[in-house]
Amino acid sequence: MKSTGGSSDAKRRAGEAAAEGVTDGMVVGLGTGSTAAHAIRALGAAVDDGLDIVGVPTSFASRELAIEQGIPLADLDEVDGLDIAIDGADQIVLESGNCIKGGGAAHAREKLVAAAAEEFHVVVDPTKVAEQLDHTVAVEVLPAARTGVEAAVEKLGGEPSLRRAANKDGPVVTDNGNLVVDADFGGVDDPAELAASLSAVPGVVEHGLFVSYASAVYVGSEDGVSETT
Ligand code: ABF
Repeated sequence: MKSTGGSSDAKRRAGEAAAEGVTDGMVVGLGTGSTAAHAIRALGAAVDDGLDIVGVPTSFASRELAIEQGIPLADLDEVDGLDIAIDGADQIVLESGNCIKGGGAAHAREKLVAAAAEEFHVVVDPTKVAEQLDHTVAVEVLPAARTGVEAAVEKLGGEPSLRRAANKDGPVVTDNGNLVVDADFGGVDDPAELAASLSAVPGVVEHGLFVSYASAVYVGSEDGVSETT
């Protein structure tokens, strides 16, 4: 999976520490991105050693990795809730656990899985930790709604830009067949208010502001992991 920067050792420590909290019988949300991938690999190794879990992937990429790792899988609509979901973030405020996700364009399914989980554990390296959220907010939109959503983002004080595929002329298309508008709001003073405003825009499938979802945050570093609950 594509890495978004930060040391891979720090990401690995965070992912592995979160995976250690998974026990027999759990239904586990499998996040997207390079940090969550470390958790999936650690869970795969534990399954090899006899851990009995069912994974619910959040993206095509996490599903592929989980299959490669031999983790038994189910779709979200096949399980009666999840015990835990482990996923990365683009930026997080430790005090509140509020975070911005969607750098991997998988945030719609990531949010569905997080919302269905009793616990949502976020795994990051120190470059993701901030005092205030100011990362661009990924907004997944129905293709026909793109211009309307861009106008609505501007009304909310943001600067929208269509996410384009790296080295290609076309746009990024999500696993759900939609487009992504990245919205730059600068510092977000009230994440809950912005989250509600974005959700209310017609044509918005899901946005990457995760407000009050995280129950634990694992920050890996060069020499260890800190856990905030
Ligand atoms: C997913 O992957 C996203 O929601 C987030 O955008 C990204 C983080 O990637 P990485 O762990 O590679 O930095 O979790």
